[in-house]
Amino acid sequence: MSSLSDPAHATTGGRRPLADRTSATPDELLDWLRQMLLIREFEVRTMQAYQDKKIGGFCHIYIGQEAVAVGCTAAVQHADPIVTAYRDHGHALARGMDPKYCMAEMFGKIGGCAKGKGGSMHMFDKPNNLYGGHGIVGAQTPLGTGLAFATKYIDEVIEGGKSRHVALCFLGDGAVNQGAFYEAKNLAGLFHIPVIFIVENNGYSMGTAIHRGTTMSHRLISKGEAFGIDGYEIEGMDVIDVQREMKAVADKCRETSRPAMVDMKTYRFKGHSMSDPRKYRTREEEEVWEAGDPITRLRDALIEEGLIDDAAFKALNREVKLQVRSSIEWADASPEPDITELFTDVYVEKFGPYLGTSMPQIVTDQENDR
Ligand SMILES: Cc1ncc(C[n+]2csc(CCOP(=O)(O)OP(=O)(O)O)c2C)c(N)n1
Ligand SMILES: [Mg+2]
Repeated sequence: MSSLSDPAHATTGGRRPLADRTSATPDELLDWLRQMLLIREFEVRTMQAYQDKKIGGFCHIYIGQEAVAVGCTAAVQHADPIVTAYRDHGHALARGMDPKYCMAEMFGKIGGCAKGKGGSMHMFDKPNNLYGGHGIVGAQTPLGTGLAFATKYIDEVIEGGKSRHVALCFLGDGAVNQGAFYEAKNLAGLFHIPVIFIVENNGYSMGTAIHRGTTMSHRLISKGEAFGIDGYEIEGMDVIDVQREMKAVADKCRETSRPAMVDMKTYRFKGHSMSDPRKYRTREEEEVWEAGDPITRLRDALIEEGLIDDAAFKALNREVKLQVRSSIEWADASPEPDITELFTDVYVEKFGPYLGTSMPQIVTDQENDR
Protein backbone atom coordinates (compact mmCIF):
# COMPACT_ATOMS: atom_id res chain seq x y z
CA MET A 1 0.00 0.00 0.00
CA SER A 2 1.43 3.35 -0.94
CA SER A 3 0.75 6.51 1.00
CA LEU A 4 0.24 10.09 -0.04
CA SER A 5 3.88 10.91 0.57
CA ASP A 6 5.05 7.93 -1.46
CA PRO A 7 6.23 9.10 -4.90
CA ALA A 8 5.57 5.63 -6.33
CA HIS A 9 1.92 6.37 -5.69
CA ALA A 10 1.85 8.91 -8.47
CA THR A 11 4.03 7.17 -10.99
CA THR A 12 3.33 3.43 -10.90
CA GLY A 13 1.51 1.52 -13.62
CA GLY A 14 1.07 2.11 -17.30
CA ARG A 15 3.93 0.00 -18.61
CA ARG A 16 2.27 -3.39 -19.08
CA PRO A 17 0.73 -3.97 -22.52
CA LEU A 18 -2.82 -2.61 -22.70
CA ALA A 19 -4.26 -6.04 -23.54
CA ASP A 20 -3.10 -7.27 -20.11
CA ARG A 21 -4.67 -4.32 -18.33
CA THR A 22 -8.06 -3.80 -19.92
CA SER A 23 -10.75 -5.42 -22.00
CA ALA A 24 -11.86 -1.99 -23.26
CA THR A 25 -12.03 -1.49 -27.01
CA PRO A 26 -9.84 1.12 -28.75
CA ASP A 27 -12.95 3.29 -29.22
CA GLU A 28 -13.70 3.13 -25.50
CA LEU A 29 -10.12 4.02 -24.59
CA LEU A 30 -10.19 6.99 -26.96
CA ASP A 31 -13.50 8.06 -25.48
CA TRP A 32 -12.03 8.03 -21.96
CA LEU A 33 -9.18 10.21 -23.21
CA ARG A 34 -11.68 12.59 -24.85
CA GLN A 35 -13.75 12.78 -21.65
CA MET A 36 -10.71 13.55 -19.49
CA LEU A 37 -9.55 16.22 -21.95
CA LEU A 38 -13.05 17.69 -21.95
CA ILE A 39 -13.13 17.89 -18.14
CA ARG A 40 -9.66 19.44 -18.04
CA GLU A 41 -10.46 22.09 -20.65
CA PHE A 42 -13.85 22.75 -19.08
CA GLU A 43 -12.22 23.38 -15.72
CA VAL A 44 -9.52 25.65 -17.16
CA ARG A 45 -12.20 27.77 -18.82
CA THR A 46 -14.30 27.68 -15.65
CA MET A 47 -11.42 29.22 -13.70
CA GLN A 48 -11.13 31.97 -16.36
CA ALA A 49 -14.87 32.62 -16.27
CA TYR A 50 -14.70 32.87 -12.48
CA GLN A 51 -11.90 35.47 -12.75
CA ASP A 52 -14.07 37.32 -15.28
CA LYS A 53 -16.87 37.33 -12.67
CA LYS A 54 -19.21 35.36 -14.89
CA ILE A 55 -19.42 32.76 -12.11
CA GLY A 56 -20.14 33.59 -8.49
CA GLY A 57 -20.29 31.67 -5.23
CA PHE A 58 -18.25 28.61 -4.34
CA CYS A 59 -16.51 26.79 -7.15
CA HIS A 60 -14.32 23.69 -6.83
CA ILE A 61 -12.10 22.50 -9.64
CA TYR A 62 -11.66 18.80 -10.52
CA ILE A 63 -8.30 19.04 -12.36
CA GLY A 64 -6.09 16.06 -11.41
CA GLN A 65 -8.98 13.79 -10.43
CA GLU A 66 -10.36 13.19 -13.95
CA ALA A 67 -9.49 9.47 -14.03
CA VAL A 68 -11.78 8.85 -11.05
CA ALA A 69 -15.04 10.22 -12.49
CA VAL A 70 -14.33 8.86 -15.98
CA GLY A 71 -13.11 5.42 -14.86
CA CYS A 72 -15.87 4.86 -12.29
CA THR A 73 -18.62 5.98 -14.65
CA ALA A 74 -17.26 3.70 -17.38
CA ALA A 75 -17.32 0.78 -14.93
CA VAL A 76 -21.11 0.82 -14.44
CA GLN A 77 -24.32 0.98 -16.48
CA HIS A 78 -25.97 4.26 -17.44
CA ALA A 79 -29.05 3.23 -15.42
CA ASP A 80 -27.00 2.97 -12.22
CA PRO A 81 -27.56 6.19 -10.24
CA ILE A 82 -24.70 8.47 -9.20
CA VAL A 83 -24.56 11.07 -6.46
CA THR A 84 -21.59 13.22 -5.49
CA ALA A 85 -20.35 16.20 -3.49
CA TYR A 86 -19.70 19.78 -4.59
CA ARG A 87 -16.57 19.09 -6.71
CA ASP A 88 -18.99 17.82 -9.30
CA HIS A 89 -18.35 19.20 -12.80
CA GLY A 90 -16.27 16.15 -13.75
CA HIS A 91 -18.95 13.70 -12.68
CA ALA A 92 -21.61 15.59 -14.63
CA LEU A 93 -19.54 15.62 -17.82
CA ALA A 94 -18.46 11.99 -17.44
CA ARG A 95 -22.12 11.03 -16.97
CA GLY A 96 -22.92 12.64 -20.29
CA MET A 97 -24.21 16.11 -19.42
CA ASP A 98 -23.76 18.51 -22.32
CA PRO A 99 -21.10 21.00 -21.15
CA LYS A 100 -23.35 23.90 -22.17
CA TYR A 101 -25.88 22.97 -19.45
CA CYS A 102 -23.09 22.67 -16.91
CA MET A 103 -21.55 26.02 -17.88
CA ALA A 104 -24.92 27.84 -17.97
CA GLU A 105 -25.67 26.47 -14.49
CA MET A 106 -22.54 28.11 -13.16
CA PHE A 107 -23.38 31.35 -14.99
CA GLY A 108 -26.72 31.37 -13.15
CA LYS A 109 -28.65 31.16 -16.43
CA ILE A 110 -32.02 29.57 -17.17
CA GLY A 111 -30.34 27.17 -19.64
CA GLY A 112 -28.41 25.52 -16.80
CA CYS A 113 -29.15 21.97 -15.67
CA ALA A 114 -30.91 23.36 -12.57
CA LYS A 115 -32.21 26.51 -14.33
CA GLY A 116 -29.24 28.44 -12.94
CA LYS A 117 -30.54 28.15 -9.40
CA GLY A 118 -28.04 25.58 -8.13
CA GLY A 119 -24.67 26.81 -9.36
CA SER A 120 -21.35 25.00 -9.43
CA MET A 121 -22.04 22.71 -6.46
CA HIS A 122 -25.43 21.44 -7.63
CA MET A 123 -25.12 19.75 -11.00
CA PHE A 124 -28.21 17.61 -11.46
CA ASP A 125 -29.17 15.52 -14.46
CA LYS A 126 -32.11 13.16 -14.05
CA PRO A 127 -32.03 11.75 -17.63
CA ASN A 128 -28.40 10.77 -17.02
CA ASN A 129 -29.19 9.43 -13.52
CA LEU A 130 -27.01 11.99 -11.77
CA TYR A 131 -28.65 13.08 -8.52
CA GLY A 132 -26.33 15.99 -7.57
CA GLY A 133 -23.97 17.83 -6.66
CA HIS A 134 -24.33 18.52 -2.89
CA GLY A 135 -22.71 21.38 -0.95
CA ILE A 136 -22.99 20.01 2.58
CA VAL A 137 -20.03 17.75 3.28
CA GLY A 138 -21.23 14.13 3.61
CA ALA A 139 -24.90 14.99 3.00
CA GLN A 140 -24.93 12.95 -0.18
CA THR A 141 -24.02 9.71 1.60
CA PRO A 142 -27.51 8.91 2.99
CA LEU A 143 -28.82 9.86 -0.45
CA GLY A 144 -26.46 7.29 -1.97
CA THR A 145 -27.85 4.61 0.31
CA GLY A 146 -31.36 5.83 -0.49
CA LEU A 147 -30.79 5.76 -4.24
CA ALA A 148 -29.47 2.21 -4.09
CA PHE A 149 -32.39 1.25 -1.85
CA ALA A 150 -34.79 2.71 -4.43
CA THR A 151 -33.29 0.66 -7.26
CA LYS A 152 -33.42 -2.49 -5.12
CA TYR A 153 -37.02 -1.73 -4.15
CA ILE A 154 -38.09 -1.23 -7.75
CA ASP A 155 -36.17 -4.29 -8.99
CA GLU A 156 -37.31 -6.66 -6.25
CA VAL A 157 -40.67 -5.40 -5.02
CA ILE A 158 -42.26 -3.48 -7.88
CA GLU A 159 -40.89 -5.63 -10.69
CA GLY A 160 -40.60 -8.84 -8.67
CA GLY A 161 -37.14 -9.68 -9.99
CA LYS A 162 -33.58 -9.70 -8.72
CA SER A 163 -31.79 -6.53 -7.60
CA ARG A 164 -29.71 -5.58 -10.66
CA HIS A 165 -28.40 -2.06 -10.05
CA VAL A 166 -25.64 -0.42 -8.05
CA ALA A 167 -25.45 3.23 -6.96
CA LEU A 168 -22.17 5.14 -6.95
CA CYS A 169 -21.83 7.58 -4.06
CA PHE A 170 -18.72 9.78 -4.28
CA LEU A 171 -17.44 11.59 -1.20
CA GLY A 172 -14.26 13.37 -0.16
CA ASP A 173 -11.77 12.12 2.42
CA GLY A 174 -13.05 14.88 4.74
CA ALA A 175 -16.60 13.54 4.49
CA VAL A 176 -15.66 10.18 6.02
CA ASN A 177 -15.81 11.91 9.41
CA GLN A 178 -19.40 13.11 9.07
CA GLY A 179 -22.01 11.42 11.26
CA ALA A 180 -24.42 11.03 8.36
CA PHE A 181 -21.91 8.74 6.64
CA TYR A 182 -21.99 6.33 9.59
CA GLU A 183 -25.78 6.13 9.44
CA ALA A 184 -25.63 5.63 5.69
CA LYS A 185 -23.11 2.79 6.07
CA ASN A 186 -25.07 1.17 8.90
CA LEU A 187 -28.29 0.96 6.90
CA ALA A 188 -26.46 -0.13 3.76
CA GLY A 189 -24.74 -2.96 5.64
CA LEU A 190 -27.87 -3.95 7.54
CA PHE A 191 -30.31 -4.00 4.62
CA HIS A 192 -27.94 -5.35 1.95
CA ILE A 193 -28.11 -2.18 -0.12
CA PRO A 194 -25.89 -2.13 -3.23
CA VAL A 195 -24.29 1.29 -2.82
CA ILE A 196 -20.59 1.83 -3.52
CA PHE A 197 -19.07 4.59 -1.40
CA ILE A 198 -16.12 5.95 -3.38
CA VAL A 199 -13.89 8.12 -1.20
CA GLU A 200 -12.01 10.43 -3.55
CA ASN A 201 -9.02 10.55 -1.26
CA ASN A 202 -7.07 13.59 -2.45
CA GLY A 203 -5.32 13.85 0.90
CA TYR A 204 -6.85 17.13 2.06
CA SER A 205 -10.11 18.61 3.31
CA MET A 206 -9.65 22.27 2.51
CA GLY A 207 -6.23 22.87 4.16
CA THR A 208 -6.27 19.92 6.56
CA ALA A 209 -4.09 16.94 5.64
CA ILE A 210 -5.94 13.68 6.13
CA HIS A 211 -3.70 12.34 8.90
CA ARG A 212 -4.41 15.49 10.96
CA GLY A 213 -8.17 15.06 10.93
CA THR A 214 -8.94 11.37 10.48
CA THR A 215 -8.23 8.25 12.52
CA MET A 216 -6.96 5.21 10.64
CA SER A 217 -6.18 7.46 7.67
CA HIS A 218 -3.68 4.86 6.43
CA ARG A 219 -6.53 2.34 6.21
CA LEU A 220 -9.78 4.18 5.52
CA ILE A 221 -11.60 1.03 4.46
CA SER A 222 -11.59 -0.11 8.08
CA LYS A 223 -14.38 2.44 8.51
CA GLY A 224 -16.58 0.29 6.29
CA GLU A 225 -15.49 -3.06 7.68
CA ALA A 226 -17.12 -2.17 11.01
CA PHE A 227 -20.45 -2.24 9.16
CA GLY A 228 -19.77 -5.45 7.26
CA ILE A 229 -18.88 -3.48 4.15
CA ASP A 230 -16.12 -4.85 1.94
CA GLY A 231 -13.30 -2.38 1.28
CA TYR A 232 -11.00 -1.82 -1.69
CA GLU A 233 -7.99 0.42 -2.20
CA ILE A 234 -7.54 1.67 -5.76
CA GLU A 235 -4.90 3.92 -7.31
CA GLY A 236 -7.01 6.64 -8.88
CA MET A 237 -4.58 8.35 -11.25
CA ASP A 238 -4.83 5.83 -14.09
CA VAL A 239 -8.20 5.58 -15.78
CA ILE A 240 -7.51 2.07 -17.10
CA ASP A 241 -6.84 0.72 -13.62
CA VAL A 242 -9.75 2.64 -12.14
CA GLN A 243 -12.24 1.28 -14.69
CA ARG A 244 -10.98 -2.32 -14.45
CA GLU A 245 -10.90 -2.44 -10.66
CA MET A 246 -14.15 -0.55 -10.21
CA LYS A 247 -15.89 -2.86 -12.66
CA ALA A 248 -14.85 -5.84 -10.53
CA VAL A 249 -16.18 -4.09 -7.40
CA ALA A 250 -19.44 -3.10 -9.11
CA ASP A 251 -19.99 -6.56 -10.62
CA LYS A 252 -19.65 -8.12 -7.18
CA CYS A 253 -22.01 -5.61 -5.53
CA ARG A 254 -24.55 -6.12 -8.31
CA GLU A 255 -24.37 -9.89 -7.99
CA THR A 256 -24.53 -10.04 -4.19
CA SER A 257 -26.62 -6.90 -3.57
CA ARG A 258 -24.10 -5.75 -0.98
CA PRO A 259 -22.47 -2.35 -0.36
CA ALA A 260 -18.75 -1.60 -0.81
CA MET A 261 -16.35 1.15 0.16
CA VAL A 262 -13.45 2.24 -2.04
CA ASP A 263 -10.45 4.28 -0.90
CA MET A 264 -9.59 5.92 -4.22
CA LYS A 265 -6.14 7.55 -4.08
CA THR A 266 -6.06 10.75 -6.07
CA TYR A 267 -4.90 14.38 -5.92
CA ARG A 268 -6.34 17.75 -6.85
CA PHE A 269 -3.81 19.75 -8.81
CA LYS A 270 -5.49 23.09 -7.96
CA GLY A 271 -6.53 24.65 -4.67
CA HIS A 272 -9.57 23.63 -2.64
CA SER A 273 -11.71 26.36 -4.21
CA MET A 274 -11.05 29.51 -6.17
CA SER A 275 -9.02 31.37 -3.57
CA ASP A 276 -6.50 29.04 -1.96
CA PRO A 277 -2.78 29.86 -1.80
CA ARG A 278 -2.07 26.14 -1.01
CA LYS A 279 0.32 26.95 1.83
CA TYR A 280 -0.51 23.67 3.56
CA ARG A 281 1.39 21.57 1.02
CA THR A 282 4.74 21.80 -0.72
CA ARG A 283 5.48 22.43 -4.37
CA GLU A 284 7.60 19.26 -4.34
CA GLU A 285 4.60 17.17 -3.30
CA GLU A 286 2.50 18.74 -6.05
CA GLU A 287 5.18 18.00 -8.64
CA VAL A 288 5.30 14.33 -7.71
CA TRP A 289 1.60 14.00 -8.36
CA GLU A 290 1.63 16.16 -11.48
CA ALA A 291 4.20 13.75 -12.90
CA GLY A 292 1.46 11.13 -12.76
CA ASP A 293 -1.07 13.26 -14.68
CA PRO A 294 -3.93 10.94 -15.70
CA ILE A 295 -4.28 12.49 -19.16
CA THR A 296 -0.59 12.21 -20.00
CA ARG A 297 -0.59 8.60 -18.78
CA LEU A 298 -3.44 7.51 -21.02
CA ARG A 299 -2.14 9.52 -23.98
CA ASP A 300 1.30 7.91 -23.66
CA ALA A 301 -0.17 4.42 -23.28
CA LEU A 302 -2.29 4.89 -26.41
CA ILE A 303 0.64 6.30 -28.38
CA GLU A 304 2.83 3.39 -27.27
CA GLU A 305 0.23 0.93 -28.55
CA GLY A 306 -0.17 2.83 -31.82
CA LEU A 307 -3.81 3.68 -31.12
CA ILE A 308 -3.20 7.38 -31.66
CA ASP A 309 -0.35 9.60 -32.79
CA ASP A 310 0.59 13.11 -31.83
CA ALA A 311 -1.52 14.65 -34.59
CA ALA A 312 -4.61 12.69 -33.54
CA PHE A 313 -4.10 13.76 -29.94
CA LYS A 314 -3.88 17.40 -30.99
CA ALA A 315 -7.03 17.05 -33.10
CA LEU A 316 -8.90 15.58 -30.11
CA ASN A 317 -7.71 18.47 -27.98
CA ARG A 318 -8.88 20.99 -30.59
CA GLU A 319 -12.28 19.29 -30.70
CA VAL A 320 -12.87 19.62 -26.94
CA LYS A 321 -11.58 23.19 -26.91
CA LEU A 322 -14.17 24.13 -29.54
CA GLN A 323 -16.88 22.29 -27.61
CA VAL A 324 -16.07 24.15 -24.39
CA ARG A 325 -15.80 27.48 -26.20
CA SER A 326 -19.26 27.02 -27.70
CA SER A 327 -20.63 26.03 -24.29
CA ILE A 328 -19.44 29.40 -22.96
CA GLU A 329 -21.04 31.24 -25.87
CA TRP A 330 -24.27 29.33 -25.25
CA ALA A 331 -24.19 30.09 -21.51
CA ASP A 332 -23.47 33.76 -22.22
CA ALA A 333 -26.47 33.95 -24.54
CA SER A 334 -28.85 32.12 -22.20
CA PRO A 335 -31.20 34.49 -20.29
CA GLU A 336 -31.24 34.81 -16.54
CA PRO A 337 -34.12 33.03 -14.78
CA ASP A 338 -37.30 35.05 -14.42
CA ILE A 339 -38.09 36.25 -10.90
CA THR A 340 -41.08 33.85 -10.81
CA GLU A 341 -38.58 30.97 -10.89
CA LEU A 342 -37.87 31.81 -7.26
CA PHE A 343 -40.98 29.87 -6.29
CA THR A 344 -40.69 26.87 -8.62
CA ASP A 345 -38.91 23.55 -7.88
CA VAL A 346 -38.93 24.25 -4.15
CA TYR A 347 -41.48 21.69 -2.93
CA VAL A 348 -42.66 18.46 -4.53
CA GLU A 349 -46.33 18.92 -5.38
CA LYS A 350 -47.02 15.46 -6.78
CA PHE A 351 -45.55 12.26 -5.41
CA GLY A 352 -44.16 9.49 -7.57
CA PRO A 353 -45.98 6.28 -8.52
CA TYR A 354 -44.63 4.17 -5.67
CA LEU A 355 -46.04 6.13 -2.74
CA GLY A 356 -48.25 3.95 -0.57
CA THR A 357 -46.88 0.61 -1.78
CA SER A 358 -45.70 -1.74 0.94
CA MET A 359 -42.13 -1.88 2.26
CA PRO A 360 -39.87 -4.52 0.72
CA GLN A 361 -39.23 -7.71 2.65
CA ILE A 362 -35.51 -7.22 3.10
CA VAL A 363 -33.85 -9.75 5.38
CA THR A 364 -31.33 -8.18 7.72
CA ASP A 365 -28.16 -9.85 8.95
CA GLN A 366 -29.72 -10.25 12.38
CA GLU A 367 -32.60 -12.22 10.97
CA ASN A 368 -30.19 -14.36 9.00
CA ASP A 369 -28.27 -15.09 12.18
CA ARG A 370 -31.29 -16.41 14.06
C1 LIG B 1 -21.21 20.01 6.98
C2 LIG B 1 -20.18 20.91 6.37
N1 LIG B 1 -19.13 21.31 7.12
C3 LIG B 1 -18.19 22.12 6.58
C4 LIG B 1 -18.30 22.55 5.28
C5 LIG B 1 -17.21 23.44 4.70
N2 LIG B 1 -16.39 22.66 3.76
C6 LIG B 1 -16.59 22.74 2.46
S1 LIG B 1 -15.57 21.73 1.62
C7 LIG B 1 -14.83 21.14 3.01
C8 LIG B 1 -13.72 20.14 2.94
C9 LIG B 1 -14.14 18.77 2.52
O1 LIG B 1 -13.05 18.02 2.03
P1 LIG B 1 -13.18 16.64 1.32
O2 LIG B 1 -14.38 15.92 1.83
O3 LIG B 1 -11.88 15.94 1.45
O4 LIG B 1 -13.47 16.99 -0.21
P2 LIG B 1 -12.53 17.69 -1.30
O5 LIG B 1 -12.74 19.16 -1.18
O6 LIG B 1 -11.13 17.28 -1.02
O7 LIG B 1 -13.03 17.20 -2.62
C10 LIG B 1 -15.38 21.76 4.11
C11 LIG B 1 -14.96 21.50 5.50
C12 LIG B 1 -19.42 22.12 4.55
N3 LIG B 1 -19.59 22.47 3.26
N4 LIG B 1 -20.31 21.28 5.09
MG1 LIG C 1 -10.31 15.78 0.11
